[in-house]
Amino acid sequence: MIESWERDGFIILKNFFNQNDLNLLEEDICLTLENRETRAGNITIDILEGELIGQRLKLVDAPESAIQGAHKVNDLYLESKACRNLNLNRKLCRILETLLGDKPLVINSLSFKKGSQQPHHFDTYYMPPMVKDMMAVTSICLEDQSLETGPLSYYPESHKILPYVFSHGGIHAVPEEMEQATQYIQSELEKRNLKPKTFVGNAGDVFIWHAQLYHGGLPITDHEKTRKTLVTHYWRKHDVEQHRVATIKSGGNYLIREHQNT
Ligand SMILES: O=C(O)CCC(=O)C(=O)O
Repeated sequence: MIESWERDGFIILKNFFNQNDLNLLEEDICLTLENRETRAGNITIDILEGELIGQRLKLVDAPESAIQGAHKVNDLYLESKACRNLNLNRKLCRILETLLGDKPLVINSLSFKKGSQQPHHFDTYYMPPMVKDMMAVTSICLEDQSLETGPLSYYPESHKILPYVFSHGGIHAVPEEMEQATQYIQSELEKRNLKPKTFVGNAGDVFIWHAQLYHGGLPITDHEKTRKTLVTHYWRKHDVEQHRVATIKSGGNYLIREHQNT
């Protein structure tokens, strides 16, 4: 596993979760969306289609049309035990610990019903880890996927490309400089002859990608179809101040933080 992580920048765990594990999260998401007044707390959602596209709203304020359409729920892990039980599953944590060399710490989660259609990017553009490369990301398939649902696209071995350094000297994205960053990455992909692959998973599969794996969501070609997914970003437990770490019953850890601003 470590060999393919280092060589390819990702690993795939087939059939990792059973349907019962997935149903517990599915039920919790449904209850949260249906009872927003009492259960949503300060959760925010990003709207992915329709007239509010591109906006970030508090879930409690989101109109029904936004809930029914494509959106991402941000940081459900801060509110939902079912979410934490899944992304901090004991066996999954052991694998992440092997990959990261320390206990994993959930720092962010995204749950979506329809494909994200997000252009290719590095997650370090948005949440660079405290220690270089020490972030892993799990994408848990909550249902069977097909090509029409806009599946995950990724470039194996792209994690070996030296990150683009923005004008502040770091790898955190500066929106005005994204064109140069993308040009740099494209030229590196060509130089190394790296080609994109598509992951079409089944319910219970987990795709784990490296902090520096170049990836995104393909366009959805059948808008009737869903691709229910839970994506979680992990840093290492001991890379943050310990008073910000919460621990669940089974021993998994997550970062205590505020919800995203709208
Ligand atoms: O599965 C996808 O559509 C990609 C999601 C993604 O790129 C991300 O969460 O960083």
